[in-house]
Amino acid sequence: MLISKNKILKIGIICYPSVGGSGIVATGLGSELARLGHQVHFISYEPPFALNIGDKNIFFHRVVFNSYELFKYPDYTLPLAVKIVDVNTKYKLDILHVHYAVPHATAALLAKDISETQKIKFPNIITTLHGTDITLLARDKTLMPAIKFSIESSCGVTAVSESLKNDTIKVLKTKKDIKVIHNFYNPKKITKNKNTIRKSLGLKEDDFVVIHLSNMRKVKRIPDLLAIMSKVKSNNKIKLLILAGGDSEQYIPMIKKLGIEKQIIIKKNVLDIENYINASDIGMYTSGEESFGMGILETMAYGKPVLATRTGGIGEFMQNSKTGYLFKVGDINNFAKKLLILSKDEALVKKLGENACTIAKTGFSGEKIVEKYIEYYRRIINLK
Ligand code: GMT
Repeated sequence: MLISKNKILKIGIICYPSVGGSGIVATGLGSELARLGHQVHFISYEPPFALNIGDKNIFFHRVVFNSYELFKYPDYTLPLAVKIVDVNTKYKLDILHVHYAVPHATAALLAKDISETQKIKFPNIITTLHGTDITLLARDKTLMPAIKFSIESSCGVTAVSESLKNDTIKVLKTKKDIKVIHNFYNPKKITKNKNTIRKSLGLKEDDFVVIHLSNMRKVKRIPDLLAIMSKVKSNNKIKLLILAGGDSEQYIPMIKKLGIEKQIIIKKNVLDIENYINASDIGMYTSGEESFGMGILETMAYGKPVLATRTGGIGEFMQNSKTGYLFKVGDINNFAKKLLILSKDEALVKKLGENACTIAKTGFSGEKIVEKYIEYYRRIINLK
């Protein structure tokens, strides 16, 4: 029997709850689905940081770890699988959407097998690939077979960019049909004005503020970001504001060595990113690899142009010379040149920012992308 177009779906979502692109996308997706009337069940070890658990149609189910001395390392896959079985038995899910192949899809497949031995109907599994599960983990021989198995055994697989889809096919040598559904971001309401934020950071009204949001991992190439700032040192109005979702301490010696302490401001674990992006002039991202680049889309959504590396999926939503500028990975000289030009050209910054905002809003809004997921859910449910 085909599922009707208007049927309210019961959707299980498994994701990492921490501050990070995949968690933001999974949480945003679940929240939008709930707003549209679907019943959404999040399963994770803690509530995703951006989730409003009190919202209508949203449920959160916590995976509880055990700590038996018998096990040298704590295991997440087994308690997650058992929790999925419990949630599905109670709520009879229509679809299970897991973000990241390992261990989430692996646990979902185990939950399916357990449920089937108990004669409990199990939903079709959709796995969304976010990047590092392929570009980093799948290149590790100790994980690759588990990742390949989990992806190939899922009923549906999506990737957040064409670039990631191609990487997956290449790295895993798989023929699995992968649907590309790009990420989305719905800008939030600004609650603190530009000057309030600048004042709180010790920044002046006429400073040219460059924002960078990331988890500061190696792949983000933070040393390149700092080297660019060192090259534009002659203009002491240019400041770099880093919203760090990870270890920023490791870069302090380099900041000191380059003598750019006065140009760099680091704020850790900021939740109201909208207020900080709004208070900035442009964004800058120097990643070596990026399957999508949520920070870039977030920056664009608040009308700020971006300087970024032409890598992975970034070029699928950023347009060179229209929403900002794209450079080769490591091309710090050209980054610095363009940064100096933009710092002196308010009209150009405004025009690029407006284009960036239009593209983010029209092509990569929740409304547009969530519809694609719902269509895909119905297609996968109907496969049964
Ligand atoms: O970039 C990271 O290290 C975090 C990682 C994550 O798990 O959130 O990000 C990946 O997924 C994001 C959401 O789909 C993408 O926007 C990021 O580009 C991707 N990171 C990489 O590919 C390095």
